[in-house]
Amino acid sequence: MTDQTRCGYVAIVGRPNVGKSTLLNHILGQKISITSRKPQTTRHRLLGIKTEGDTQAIFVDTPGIHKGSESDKAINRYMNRAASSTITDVDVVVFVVERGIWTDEDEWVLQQVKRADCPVILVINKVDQIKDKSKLLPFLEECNTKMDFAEIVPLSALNGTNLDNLENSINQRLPQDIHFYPEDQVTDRSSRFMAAEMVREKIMRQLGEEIPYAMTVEIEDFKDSGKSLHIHALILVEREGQKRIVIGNKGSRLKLIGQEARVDMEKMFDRKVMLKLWVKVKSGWSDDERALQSLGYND
Ligand code: GDP
Ligand code: K
Ligand code: MG
Repeated sequence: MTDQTRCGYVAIVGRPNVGKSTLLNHILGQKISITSRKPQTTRHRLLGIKTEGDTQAIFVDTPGIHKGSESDKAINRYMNRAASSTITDVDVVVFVVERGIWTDEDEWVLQQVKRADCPVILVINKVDQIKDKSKLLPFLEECNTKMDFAEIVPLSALNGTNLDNLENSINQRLPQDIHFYPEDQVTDRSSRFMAAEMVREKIMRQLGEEIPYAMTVEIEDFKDSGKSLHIHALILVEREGQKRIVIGNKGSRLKLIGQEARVDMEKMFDRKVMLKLWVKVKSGWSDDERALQSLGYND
């Protein structure tokens, strides 16, 4: 370890859909966290590790912190726990909001963020959506009154604008420490977990409103023959009707989900993938703490 060696944890927090996972993937240059237009796409706390020269930043992607009528469900309690406990445990907090809007939910996240005793960087995401950049100024001023942010960085997670600024701002605030992970490691999650998430993303992206919240994916088999991977995934839904929707007419939707997931898997694992999908009804799992634990929602 030299004087320059730095390593630390960076929490990415914010209400659902502001672009936290998109931001993480772009910083890492690799898709490790699934994204979609739907809130609650990210269900698990997940680490994304970036080592560049002397600096290792360990990002913690969190499920969006949300309050609301659904918060009595076990899966929502789990997701809130994962997000709030992270805030007090890191070296830098990156708080993400969207250009031009400061909602009640942002306000609620702000209250959690104020508990952090480390620098908080505010990211104003999706600036690609404003044509006239001067329109951003009043919002910047509003943000400035919320708390004493270490820095405010407007950027676009989607096309990468101003990401360098954010990364510099984070890196200079990381403590001097040895690197906790090997430099080629990108995440703390297993290949099985990644495979399940890739299938879940395709379902989240393709299906209507009711399906995603009531659906999860389990990897039943994951075999590596050296040249190729053989993966069997089980899609769990809550009702018979949902099963029909996921399968689609003559299996057409399930086929599409499988094709798209396989493309992502081959990119991630860098080899040929044989993927088999099944759909099964398992009612009530999202409101049952024990069922959640048996599905790996236990940190
Ligand atoms: P999360 O719930 O905060 O993790 O949000 P996601 O990363 O899943 O993104 C939610 C949606 O916002 C997705 O449809 C993204 O493509 C979109 N999105 C994220 N960042 C940007 C951005 O910088 N610009 C635009 N236009 N869309 C974005
Ligand atoms: K999302
Ligand atoms: Mg996310």
